[in-house]
Amino acid sequence: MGLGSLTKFQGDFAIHGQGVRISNSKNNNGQALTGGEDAYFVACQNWLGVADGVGQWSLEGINAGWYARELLENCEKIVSDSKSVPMIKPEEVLIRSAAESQSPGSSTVLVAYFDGQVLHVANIGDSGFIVIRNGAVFKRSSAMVHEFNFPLQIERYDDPTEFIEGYKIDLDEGDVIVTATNGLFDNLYEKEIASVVSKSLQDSLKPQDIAEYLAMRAQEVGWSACARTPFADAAHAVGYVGYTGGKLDDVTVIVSLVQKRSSSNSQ
Ligand SMILES: [Mn+2]
Repeated sequence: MGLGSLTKFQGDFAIHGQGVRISNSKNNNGQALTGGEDAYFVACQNWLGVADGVGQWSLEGINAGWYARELLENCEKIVSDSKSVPMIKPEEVLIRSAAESQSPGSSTVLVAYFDGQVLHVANIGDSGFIVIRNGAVFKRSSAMVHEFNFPLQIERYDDPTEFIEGYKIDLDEGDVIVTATNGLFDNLYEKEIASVVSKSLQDSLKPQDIAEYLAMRAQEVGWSACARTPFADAAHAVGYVGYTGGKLDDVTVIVSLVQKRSSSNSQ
């Protein structure tokens, strides 16, 4: 795979991510398990990102979503403004964006770029992605947490370099990438996500519809006091044996389908 050409796409495939965000962060009255405030972006067809602003800042009168939103707005600006010399490294975009972000706060963040063949991901914290191939989970990111319910995050003026976990995943036609904040992964098991996605594709649903369905389903489980969930499993594993149900939190989901490039979606 040579780097001699400056074309934006190196491979044969394109993705068109479609996202949705459901906000729940204002519904809880400051209870301990209140989550953060999410943000997301999809840009230039092949860039996407999610971020989750940390909730505790709201106690100091600082909106938990400000930093997360600015971080992603800057990412979007950086990739959109760099058309002549395309950016191809999400970690570089994230480092530049963090250096330019002025809002107080802290956030988890994931930035991803698809070059037409390989998905490049830079991740900090407990947002993540799942790649679904032939109806099963093919690859997934791992959550980066200090301890239960306390994800790694970056704060204003941090240099994210040493916190970033990078992924490079070779993709194929028909693969589906589900990128989301913890609001999805804490409430739905990855097998359930994979089966929803493959059933939806069989029913010819669009990525936008699938993203909306997954987010609504995660929210429903988030309200539940008795459902079995990944979040409850994790709570049990560290000794909170009485915890049952989901985790009410913001939910952000981006669904991207890997398709053959057609002349209509080349640039
Ligand atoms: Mn969250």
